[in-house]
Amino acid sequence: MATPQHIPFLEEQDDDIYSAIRGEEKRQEEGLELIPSENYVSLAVREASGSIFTNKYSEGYPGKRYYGGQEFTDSIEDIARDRAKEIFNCKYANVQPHAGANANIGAYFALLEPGDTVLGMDLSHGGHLTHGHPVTYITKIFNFVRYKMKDTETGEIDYDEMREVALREKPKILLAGYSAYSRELDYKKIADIAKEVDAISMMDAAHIAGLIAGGVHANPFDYGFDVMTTTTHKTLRGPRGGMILVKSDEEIAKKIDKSLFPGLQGGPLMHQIAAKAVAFGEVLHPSFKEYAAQVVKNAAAMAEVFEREEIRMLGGGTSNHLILADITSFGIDGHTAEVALDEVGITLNKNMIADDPNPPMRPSGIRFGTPAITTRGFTEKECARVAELMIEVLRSHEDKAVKKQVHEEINALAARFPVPDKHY
Ligand code: DSN
Repeated sequence: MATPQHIPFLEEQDDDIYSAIRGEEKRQEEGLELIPSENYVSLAVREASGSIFTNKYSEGYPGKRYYGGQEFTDSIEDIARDRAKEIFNCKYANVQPHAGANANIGAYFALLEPGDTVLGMDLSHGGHLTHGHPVTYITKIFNFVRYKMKDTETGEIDYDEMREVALREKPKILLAGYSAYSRELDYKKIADIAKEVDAISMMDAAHIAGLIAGGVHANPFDYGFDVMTTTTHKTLRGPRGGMILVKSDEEIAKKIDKSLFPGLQGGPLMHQIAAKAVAFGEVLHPSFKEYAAQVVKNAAAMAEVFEREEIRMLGGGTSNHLILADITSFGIDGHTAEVALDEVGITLNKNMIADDPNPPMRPSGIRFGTPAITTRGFTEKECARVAELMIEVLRSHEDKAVKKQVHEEINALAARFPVPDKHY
């Protein structure tokens, strides 16, 4: 079991929050986390995140702050930026975005004028809210147009359509990246289309940043991309937060810094920046490469079981850390599946599938992945077994005896693979 957090002052002062933390520790330890955007940070990352830097205001950037007392904040922000640049092989990094959404919105405000167009992946084909979902405020300011998969059974993107739309709509940003797509992209094709229409190529790598960092997925910067945004808490296994990277263009980097502060955010969360620096240090350790490779192997092992059982997966399987399965063949929707699996200690999320006829709260799919269970030490064998157990529950979601038996096996599996304190 992971070392319980040392929180004697909370225990004495605030029973409600103390109990919730203890409850969450138990939930995370005893269940299996399959939400593909979640992970377990090391205790070193948590120590930095819970550190005294939470007391400090540091508007501005290292060497150019609006408040005094920045000797140590400058040092941690410089370390975080340098490590990020080394990991992703680029010239500029801004580690201040409070979240992935802020990173994307900060990049839009830096690179676009109101009314400008962004060409990005259709939401139900795997894109993200911040890629221009009509419920977001950014759609009141910028114009978002879409490309899709050509074939939902292979996941192949329709690059011809992407080029046609790009030539017609003249986007200022050609946006790649996704939060529910299981295949790799052809970065060269995308960067070439962007160049042809004089757009900035931008990759939202929030989900796969760790796979890029670990060398199991290509780095978009190696294929001509200009900008990359990411979260730091998914496959990258750091604290919650965001980051914007710029390959080499100083003007773009300057605009992005100004856009984040003072344009969009106030004081940076220096405790999170300290934790980002620690996490990036872990990513630079050779063991991270093994972790990233195992994440992908584990997801493939789960997909193999789904394929064997003839359960439809969008994209026909996976090349990354996640699987999006259409579970309507079980006669249930994604919500029912999510609840049934939660009851046996497996946490994942319901998800829309491409051109889903069902509504978002009752979609046709479930999305799950392997970043967190791989951190616990799961290999292909355990992952395949988890996939089998999931299918058993989906087939018998109303059978209490089956669910009880599966729950016991899940708890036993979790106990064999405790959440680690350290990552190397
Ligand atoms: N909420 C994140 C995810 O689960 O993919 C994206 O914002």
